[in-house]
Amino acid sequence: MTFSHKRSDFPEGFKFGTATSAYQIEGHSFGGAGRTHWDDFAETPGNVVRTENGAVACDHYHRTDEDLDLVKGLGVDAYRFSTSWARVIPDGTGAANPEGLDFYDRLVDGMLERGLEPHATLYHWELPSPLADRGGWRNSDMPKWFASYTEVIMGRLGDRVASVAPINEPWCVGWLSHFMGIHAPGLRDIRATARAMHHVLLSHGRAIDVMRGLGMKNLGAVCNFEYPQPIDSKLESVAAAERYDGYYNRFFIEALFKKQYPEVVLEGLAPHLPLGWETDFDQIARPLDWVGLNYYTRKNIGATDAAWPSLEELEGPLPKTAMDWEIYPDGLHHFLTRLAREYTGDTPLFVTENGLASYDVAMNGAVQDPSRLNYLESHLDAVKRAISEGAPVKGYFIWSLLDNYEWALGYDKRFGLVHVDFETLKRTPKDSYKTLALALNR
Ligand code: IFM
Repeated sequence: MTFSHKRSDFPEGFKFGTATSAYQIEGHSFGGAGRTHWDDFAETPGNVVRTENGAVACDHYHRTDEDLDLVKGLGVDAYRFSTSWARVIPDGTGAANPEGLDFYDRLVDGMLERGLEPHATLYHWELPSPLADRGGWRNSDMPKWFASYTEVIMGRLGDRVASVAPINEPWCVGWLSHFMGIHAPGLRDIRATARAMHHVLLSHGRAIDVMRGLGMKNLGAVCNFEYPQPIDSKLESVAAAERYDGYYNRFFIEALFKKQYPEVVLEGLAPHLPLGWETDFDQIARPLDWVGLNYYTRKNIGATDAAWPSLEELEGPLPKTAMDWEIYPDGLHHFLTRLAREYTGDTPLFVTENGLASYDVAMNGAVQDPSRLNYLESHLDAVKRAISEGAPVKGYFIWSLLDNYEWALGYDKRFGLVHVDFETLKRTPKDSYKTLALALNR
């Protein structure tokens, strides 16, 4: 397989990396981790394919060295990982789990020993169940609890991590989980959504304060973006796509950089936001050192007569990944240039997630996954184009190192550069891994 990019095509110092998250790979039944709302959600029939959960996942907890060797072998500079709140503080508040802290210590030291930069995320969705019992992200005490968790975990790792983002993909934590009901806690409730979205942002700001207080540098935010394509040129379709853009793409970044929520979103959410939300933006919009974009696809949007946001996602014409997501690299170029132009200015941008799920099969010790390489190649083209137009893009992380637990879709959707056999847990580097390793060394 060929791959046209090489490291030397990118600006000096451009970082290549790969990414994972705690619950998706670690094995949450090990090492004294507490129960999470994903365990509860998965145990409820109908929520997750085959009611699969992250109890074992890739068993990364016990195979840390093997997995870090794989990161190293790929030839990347950096590894983006997350720490699990429920592993660090099993009840969400109160006593820390020494085994959990030791595990993350070993993980970070393992990266440093291999010359890999550790890029941490504090929350990639495994909320401790006792906090879910208290309303989870709906509860206005969440920022306080999240700040305490930040203090504990970064009190331990903060001297050795290269960067930290508090919360991965706030849209998923807020909208996907509380409005669409697709992720834990599986609510479909507009009031819960508005509160969760606001409390996520406040928690982000409180965590940044805690880490600045610890003397830490290189703190950022990671948001996800999807290109909203109106299904046709009718005014109502264009307006529907703008509403989608508002709550998906603008809500969080606008709060972080402009201290406001978009009008098109307030039309629906304002009555449900917590009292006094208008005065919270100073706490939310703490200065950031970088911004991360997770980008995968576009959505084709049409208007409906249903209640706000009065829109629907429709099937589009482009080739699709195994997630049924259209492949649309121009969207990545759009967001990198748009963010720099409208929100973040000179603040360094990183593509913190990009990749695809494909139907990969391991045969005779090899896995052919040409679609992955094509996808990465076309998206790296988009990154290069954005850089040539002046966007300050400083790095690119591939999702994901390993096939892993794809949330409500269980273990079927394979995003890894490395194949995992979920019966034996054997790792097999895919052809994309091998080709990239060559390209990154050129
Ligand atoms: O697997 C997820 C990850 O947890 C967050 N970003 C998108 C990925 C693919 O769906």
